[in-house]
Amino acid sequence: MKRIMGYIIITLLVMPAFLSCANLVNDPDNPEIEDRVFDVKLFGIWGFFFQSFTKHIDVVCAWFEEDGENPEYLTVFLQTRSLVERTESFEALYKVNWNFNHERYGVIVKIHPDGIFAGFEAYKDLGNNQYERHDCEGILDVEQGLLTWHVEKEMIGDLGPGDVLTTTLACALLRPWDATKGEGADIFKDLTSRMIAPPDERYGEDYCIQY
Ligand SMILES: [Ca+2]
Ligand SMILES: [Ca+2]
Repeated sequence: MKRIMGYIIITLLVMPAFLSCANLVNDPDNPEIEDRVFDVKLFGIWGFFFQSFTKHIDVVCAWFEEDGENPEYLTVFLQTRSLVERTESFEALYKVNWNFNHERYGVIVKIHPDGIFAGFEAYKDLGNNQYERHDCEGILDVEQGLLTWHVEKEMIGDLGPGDVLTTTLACALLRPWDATKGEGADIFKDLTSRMIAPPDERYGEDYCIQY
């Protein structure tokens, strides 16, 4: 019972703070995307018993930052409960994505048993499982459980001041992968979007580009 109460308190602490875009401060205390913890699902079904070994795909929050000194970059952060440098066997996939100008953009990284696979990337979703991909700088901070993508705005719709990123969401998942067959079906998954929720609570907050 004590443990359940603990999880309820943690859940309350990470519930979305509905701040207006103009008031947002770019820092981890005001993330655009917030998620429950201990909510990883196996084939869409939640189970308490596997939360302890799926903490590296348990999304806590994600947010965007800009730096006036380097206005040509957008930095995207994804905080998990824990990260690993190498997975045991599955592919771990992490992404944050959003809509801009009627197109879907995002950032992605995959971790395999031998480490980061194919690097950090930014993408534009072209539909039918096709993507325009761009390499970008990234950081895998195992100690903090934090992933960082440093993306040139030019690659993600040539963003400028006043542009707004909408329907923001983050996702982490585990799936089988092998060099010949490629990736298998998503087995364990954590999504931040909630389809069974009022429309304004389904996705994270919008992010307004400052520079
Ligand atoms: Ca989560
Ligand atoms: Ca979730």
